[in-house]
Amino acid sequence: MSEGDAELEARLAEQEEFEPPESFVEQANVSDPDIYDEFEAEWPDCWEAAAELLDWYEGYDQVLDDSNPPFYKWFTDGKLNVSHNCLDRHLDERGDEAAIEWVGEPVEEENITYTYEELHREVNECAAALEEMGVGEGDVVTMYMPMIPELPIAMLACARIGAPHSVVFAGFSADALATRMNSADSEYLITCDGYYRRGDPLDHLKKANEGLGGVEHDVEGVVVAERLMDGDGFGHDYADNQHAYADLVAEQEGAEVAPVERDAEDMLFLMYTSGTTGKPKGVKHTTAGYLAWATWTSQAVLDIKPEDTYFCSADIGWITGHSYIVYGPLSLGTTTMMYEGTPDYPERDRLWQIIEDYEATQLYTAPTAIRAFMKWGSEFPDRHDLSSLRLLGTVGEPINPRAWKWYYQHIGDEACPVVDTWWQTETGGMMITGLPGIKKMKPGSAGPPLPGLDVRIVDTKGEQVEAGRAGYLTVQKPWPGMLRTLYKNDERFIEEYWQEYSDTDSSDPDDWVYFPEDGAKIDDEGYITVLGRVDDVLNVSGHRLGTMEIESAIVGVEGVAEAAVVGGDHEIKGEAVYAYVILEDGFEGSDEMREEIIEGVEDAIGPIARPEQVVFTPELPKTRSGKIMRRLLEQIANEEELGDTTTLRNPEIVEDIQKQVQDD
Ligand code: 6R9
Repeated sequence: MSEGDAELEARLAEQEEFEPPESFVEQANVSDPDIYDEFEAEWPDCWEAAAELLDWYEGYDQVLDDSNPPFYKWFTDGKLNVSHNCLDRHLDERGDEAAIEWVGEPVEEENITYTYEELHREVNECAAALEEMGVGEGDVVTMYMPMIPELPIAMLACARIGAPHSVVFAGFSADALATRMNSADSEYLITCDGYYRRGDPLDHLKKANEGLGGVEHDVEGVVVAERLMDGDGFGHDYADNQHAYADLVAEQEGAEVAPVERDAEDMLFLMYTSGTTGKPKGVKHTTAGYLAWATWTSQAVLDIKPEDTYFCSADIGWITGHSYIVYGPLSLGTTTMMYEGTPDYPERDRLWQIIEDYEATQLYTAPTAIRAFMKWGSEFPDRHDLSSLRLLGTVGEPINPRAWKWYYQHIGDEACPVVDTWWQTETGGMMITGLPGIKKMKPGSAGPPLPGLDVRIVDTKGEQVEAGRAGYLTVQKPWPGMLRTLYKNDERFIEEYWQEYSDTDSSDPDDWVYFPEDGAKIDDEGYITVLGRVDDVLNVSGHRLGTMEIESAIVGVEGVAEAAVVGGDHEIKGEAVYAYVILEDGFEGSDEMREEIIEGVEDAIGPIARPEQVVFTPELPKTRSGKIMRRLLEQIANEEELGDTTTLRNPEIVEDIQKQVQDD
């Protein structure tokens, strides 16, 4: 590091606030600070601003119908189609411009540019193929695909014909796929033969087939996109209901499928996410509210303009990829990038190479990635010309000020605002983050809520806490992008998100408060620092994992009697899985046993849930009433000073466990 850099770093380390760069403000999509007051004064009509960004077949009657909280309806009786909004309406002006730039894993020289015209054609052919296979309006189509172009194509094709999709992250296990298909009664699956990871082919169809084996109803059709190159296939025969994607689409060459008129409140997709219980929750998003939200936030926060080349490095298998690779950017008619692979293959400059090659204008990534980049060192970004970047964003977990500043300095060259965006699968899109053309930035704080949102930090009684004090994050008024319910489970929807702070007998919307299950604090300027989950959900590399899900996977391993899973601090992942395991008599805490447990978790959920440490113990620390003291286990994982252990039924066990963690 040159002396200049060292000085700069020292200066940045002290600095707690950053003004938005002048060059950015001058051209920002939103730069009038009055928007905050205006939206507050005009709520809920302020959200017409979002609806206006969309093309409607038929206008809506009411912006918000809040007559039956918490089952809110937005843009009632409006009619529109998401695929039309993301494709058809751009054809006249932007038909020849790139819609998707796909950058494949570098196993071959094969990057693909899809212009709007081409993407439109692909989506039409895919929609026709799905219809031919029997998919009708309202049928849930599951997708189990990595970052290949057929994934967004299939999503848009489903949107075109009014079939909700349910995308299952490709890294999830066969069991996870089966659970989700069963829960959604989904009779169709789109998957692929395999894909490449760090240059090696992976057998994805094997996993998909295993998952299909666990589906309890008839599966009408399975479509297999063939990503692997000749010779890399794994030689699976296709069952009678399985078809190669390319064959189905070839039969539909040139087909055109008129987008169906969907009601504003019709379901666009389901996305399963982890909750407190072992069963994943099917978050339901609808057509108008969701698209309006994804589009408006893409424009206001990510500052997307049609001529941009916007790069979000997330996976489409998560909500971030849904809202901010596919729907928001395409709705705005911009060029959205999609990359396959990992940031460190073939080298640790993969992202910087892509940004330079494509002259990307925004980068939206996750703190876990930034921490890894920081660890690898600035020499990797330094090799590349990143001057095309205008804005940086992060999402998924809290970002510590040091990582924020590293990102700001080494990737943004102090010329790009950094938006730290807090939101959830359930919120559909961003909720808390400063508008980058207006608000100063405070590293470590996500910033103020977006205009038109009423976010408060409260104590257990629901009273607002003072500035600087930790409390619980709540959203006091509905917003268009919100989930409408948990699929076929209105009761759990209320229990999970509303019960805590609402008067559930009331039909007055003012008595209903959304609880995202995050802790937070607010400063005297209204900037919110999100402290993390307050439920039994871990955030590993920005991915939500339920401790119960992992525990039940571990208990499913032969020889395991009981398990407790907690999160421990991790330099790159943010949080890592720590598993404390009691074995049945006759089983030994051997390395083989440890391996079996790790495998058990990978099989049940996927490699992302892999325990960092498995600690065998004859007992778990329990309170006198028999509750596992998770807080204590967390402190042990983090090698922290332990709190009071005198209320334990078995205080002597603590030292044993501590020793084991330290020895490993
Ligand atoms: C978009 C997404 C949601 C949970 C959320 C919170 C954490 C997300 C954050 C953040 C602090 C941020 N989270 N963004 N915490 N600062 N900027 O990540 O959705 O996978 O559903 O996770 O992630 O704990 O409740 P999802």
